Amino acid sequence: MQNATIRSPDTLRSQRVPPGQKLTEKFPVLHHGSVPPVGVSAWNFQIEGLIKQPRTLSFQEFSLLPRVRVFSDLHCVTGWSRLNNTWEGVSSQTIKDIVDILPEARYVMVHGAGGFTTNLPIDEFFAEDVLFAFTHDDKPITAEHGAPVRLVVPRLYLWKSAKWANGVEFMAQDKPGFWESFGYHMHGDPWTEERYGGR
Ligand SMILES: Nc1nc2c(c(=O)[nH]1)N[C@H]1C(S)=C(S)[C@@H](COP(=O)(O)O)O[C@H]1N2
Ligand SMILES: [Mo]
Repeated sequence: MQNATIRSPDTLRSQRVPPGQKLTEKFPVLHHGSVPPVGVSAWNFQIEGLIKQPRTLSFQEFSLLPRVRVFSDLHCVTGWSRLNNTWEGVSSQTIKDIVDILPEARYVMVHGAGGFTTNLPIDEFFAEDVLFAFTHDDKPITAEHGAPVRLVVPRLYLWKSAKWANGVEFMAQDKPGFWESFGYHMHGDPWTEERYGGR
């Protein structure tokens, strides 16, 4: 049986395209550096930082976690938006069942292969439409879009959706991730155009 699909709330807006964005039917590929190889045997997922006991999950363990389906729009800071995406994968909320997060934790740094990082407030990381996705529109995510697993954070600009995701780190204070350290906004709300600079 397929899971009921969680609708990202922004897909219920009467105007679904944020200010300064244009619609595309395509799914452009954007990232820094080269596409890492998709080997799942050496893949693991590390949960670290402000938790009682760090945990590392193998690909097998991670892929056996319960799955959710999410319907979302995507908004890239470079100006394109793509509507009606369906994702399937592990809800960010499942992490709460795997580790004990300390009360001081207020931010999350998501890690991706090759040293990529992106920072999020903890409440936004645990929003019900945030997931570590294996599939996009019912097909396995391609290598250039982040296989085997990519984070999807539908309510923030797409740079927060780390491709080749391989871990999360809980932090007391906010810290810039990769693009944020080059001047991208610390938060990245597309509806208020938090594109570059600022917190
Ligand atoms: N690991 C990793 N993830 C990343 C990036 C990156 O450089 N490395 N770039 C981000 C940026 S800036 C964008 S716009 C989106 C693009 O996702 P797409 O290639 O699937 O469209 O990936 C995000 N995730
Ligand atoms: Mo981007």
